[in-house]
Amino acid sequence: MTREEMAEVLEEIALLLELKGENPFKVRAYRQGAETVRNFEGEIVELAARNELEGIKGLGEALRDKLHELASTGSLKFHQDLRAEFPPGLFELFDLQGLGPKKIKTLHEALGISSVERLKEACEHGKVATLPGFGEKTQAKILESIAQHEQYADRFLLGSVSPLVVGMLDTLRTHPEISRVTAAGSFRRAKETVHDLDFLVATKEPKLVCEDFTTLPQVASVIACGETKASVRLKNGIQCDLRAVSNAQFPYALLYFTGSKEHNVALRSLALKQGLSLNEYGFTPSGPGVPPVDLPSDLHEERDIYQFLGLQFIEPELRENRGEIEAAAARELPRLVQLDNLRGTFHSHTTESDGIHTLEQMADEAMELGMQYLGISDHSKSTVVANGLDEARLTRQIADIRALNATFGQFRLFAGSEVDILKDGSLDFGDELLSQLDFCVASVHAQFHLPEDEMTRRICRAMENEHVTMLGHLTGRMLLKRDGYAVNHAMIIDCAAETRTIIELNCNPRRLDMDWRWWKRARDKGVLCSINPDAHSTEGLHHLGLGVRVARKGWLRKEDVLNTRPLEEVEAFLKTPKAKR
Ligand code: DGT
Ligand code: CA
Ligand code: CA
Ligand code: ZN
Repeated sequence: MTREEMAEVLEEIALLLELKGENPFKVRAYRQGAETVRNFEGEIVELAARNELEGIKGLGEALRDKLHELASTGSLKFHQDLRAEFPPGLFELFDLQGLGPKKIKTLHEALGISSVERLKEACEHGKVATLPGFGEKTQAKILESIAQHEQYADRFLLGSVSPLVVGMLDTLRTHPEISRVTAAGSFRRAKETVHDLDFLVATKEPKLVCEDFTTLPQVASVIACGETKASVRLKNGIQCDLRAVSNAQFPYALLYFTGSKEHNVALRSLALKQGLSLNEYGFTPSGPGVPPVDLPSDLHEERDIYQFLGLQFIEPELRENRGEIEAAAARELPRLVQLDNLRGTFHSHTTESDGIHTLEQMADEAMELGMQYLGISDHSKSTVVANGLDEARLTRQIADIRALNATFGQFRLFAGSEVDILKDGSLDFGDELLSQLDFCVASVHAQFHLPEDEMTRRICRAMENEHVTMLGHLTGRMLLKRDGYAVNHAMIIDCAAETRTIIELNCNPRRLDMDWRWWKRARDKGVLCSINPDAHSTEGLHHLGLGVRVARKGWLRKEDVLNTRPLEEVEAFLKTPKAKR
């Protein structure tokens, strides 16, 4: 159980009580409890598990008991019972953008709506528009959110399935009849979202392994279980396929099931030109009229297949048929950046704005992770909801950071700001204050709905400021929740190259922004990347590994990433005037 999961349970209870028409004070207590859990300084989950929550402001006795049950057993009976009072489809409505508890309550009471499907019908028949407080405009908006929801409903975040996959692989590896096991498919290629998971094992006992796979603790239900394959649905709702093959077939099957389909198609046509047909079981001579070819006999790894076809090994992240096969043939594939190349990072928040850990705690965790430096960039004053810092508070924070630095040995905190890019492209702070910072991330946090050319000009204007070191989350997208704002990537990349502004690769699992599809172009124009966690807690710093996978997918090398450089080099870089970097 994580802090966020605990907070979400309380929030859902508040929502359900509200739907039931319970006393508003009770509802508010749960909602405030969720906030308290989120913002508490200290290990609240552990405290709850040990039943040591007494004395914490905002948590009454009833709430403390519930948190204790939740943290120590992983679930809460009160919550489960409450949930059972509602039709399961209702919970889907919570995921729709712009549909708060009040509206859900009205829809439920007036029209008996308790699923997205029924809501869609009602909108299409114009019934929703006639409800008090709704109207035509709201009805159209709801239909829009439903369309978006349908588009997102069958995909999962790479970042949220990763721990699950790691856990399953660990268990499968201990199976006595499994000699090799890997996750293939879009997960292995590090796509930002995945539809389903594909596992591959090498075994002499395929049927037994398939059966055992269906009994893994992560499994909720079995879809199919056969001689060499199985399909299950996991508890989080994702489908998960297993293929069991022989050790000899394993490299071919791994190549095939890693994909992408487009990569496979291109690879197969390359093989055909060499007189071979390639499929998931191996090579075969490609048919009548084709001169005989010696089949590879000593082939154990995927690497050997590429080599046999005259290609460099192609890392899974690159397998999207976007030029990787041609580059592998010319022996021009990049050497991709790795997690252990990182020496530090930028863009993290503290309790001073909307983070949940202090400067000291963030610094400790960064040191624990082996980093030489960490850039602090709390929000600026215009982002009021995130408790953005005004000039006086930022000035004080700069002094705090300088004082803390004097207590560290080799480690360094860099004083920065995630400064808002205002509507016209000017910044939330003046140059005088910005010039005192070690670095500055500029981001858009409001007025998302500008026309594309205006938004592009707005961002470019911010990048022209000599104090803006890097651009934060370029599109503001929230994967599987909302699309990014309209921007012209190509123009922003050109402007970044011209102004020597770094573009951030934001590692938040919902962002992974700038998108991987644009990084090769940026790199080729000489734009530097910074792999930034956008951490709002010490846990957030652990997302760097996810960001590195996406950077690899964008063809980035170690030298393309600022934070692979050691402390002294980064310090010198930040002191150099922007135009000369
Ligand atoms: P996903 O699950 O939609 O996120 O993406 P993938 O790439 O994991 O797709 P999936 O699970 O349907 O299939 C896994 C891999 O199997 C895919 O990347 C390539 C291979 N594959 C599946 N169907 C075909 C096909 O019709 N032709 C070829 N060449 N390969 C296929
Ligand atoms: Ca898949
Ligand atoms: Ca699949
Ligand atoms: Zn931001």
